[in-house]
Amino acid sequence: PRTIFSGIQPTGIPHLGNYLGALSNWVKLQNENPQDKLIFSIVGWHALTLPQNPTELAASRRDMLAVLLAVGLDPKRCVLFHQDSNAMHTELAWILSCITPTGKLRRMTSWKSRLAQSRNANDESEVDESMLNAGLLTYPVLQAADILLYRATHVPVGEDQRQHLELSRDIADSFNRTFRASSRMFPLPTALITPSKRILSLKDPASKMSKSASDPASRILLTDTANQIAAKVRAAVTDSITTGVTYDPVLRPGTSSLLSILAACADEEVDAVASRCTGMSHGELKTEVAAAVDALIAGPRAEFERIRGEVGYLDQVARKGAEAAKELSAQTMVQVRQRVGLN
Ligand code: AQP
Repeated sequence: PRTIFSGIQPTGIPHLGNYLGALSNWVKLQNENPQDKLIFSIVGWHALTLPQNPTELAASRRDMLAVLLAVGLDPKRCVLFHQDSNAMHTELAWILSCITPTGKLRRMTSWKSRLAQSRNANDESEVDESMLNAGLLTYPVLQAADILLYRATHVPVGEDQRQHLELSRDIADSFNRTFRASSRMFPLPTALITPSKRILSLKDPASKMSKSASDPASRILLTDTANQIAAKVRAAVTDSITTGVTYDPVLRPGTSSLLSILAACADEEVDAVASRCTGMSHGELKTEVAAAVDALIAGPRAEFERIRGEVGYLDQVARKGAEAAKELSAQTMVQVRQRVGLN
């Protein structure tokens, strides 16, 4: 049987991309594979790699648990927990960081793009990493610890996380070789890549929809009302290259992104959706997209509003999740400490 681990940062209410690219897939795994062990975490320590407003972070942390329940994850079937309520994540991350060469971390594209951003900001030709916090460099090791602590065999992630998962495999292998014993400590985790459900920003189809992008109109939140969805979709970037609607991500990125959203919401192939929409104006396409998005999120949205108020229930789910997570990871840590000589 597989042990599946995945995480989401409490950096705000999830958007359509998080839902289609990650959360709906977690629910599918839960409903389709009764024999798998499922562990889903709200990874608060990862959120700290970027500056957060503490009051907002505390609210997002609570809301994210309500969202996971609202989209259909069942705490009786999965371990749902806050990473920051199990300190063994940081203990293992420290041990793993001591067998991880910094060169490997500097090769991560996530780090390289941070470096590139800081260079642009200062308008200097020299790359200067001295002001970037150490967490931005080392968080892939914390990610490895998140996964290995539960000896997860499979990790559902988006394409953008493939490199970090490779690093987790490297680190697991490195630990297994360095601290040999009669049995292998960690299985090498395999990526379950979510099939191309990458949802793009409504304002800039060159980048993905993101919780932290500055323009709130660039993303549709799981809590948006039908009117808010319609307004955001109406204001989405399109083009006027030709009349009508065609799928051409290179020449018509905005229009194509709307078609992708429509296809993802309806769980159809984008080509089929595109040929159905050929005769439409952009206005008609947008009306259809807004309706499809609203139909998709209406259920989770209503559930979220209901569950968010059930503070006692949420606390109970968080407490039970933390207990289960700690019980599983304590078994791993007894062996890890023994192997490194710190038991
Ligand atoms: N636009 C997207 N399309 C499809 N999938 C997406 N994911 C994120 N954006 C899209 C997937 O959502 C999961 C959780 O993401 P995360 O919270 O760990 O942070 P992220 O990947 O950095 O996503 P965000 O929403 O852009 O958050 P911020 O702005 O806080 O960094 C992941 O599985 C991710 O692939």
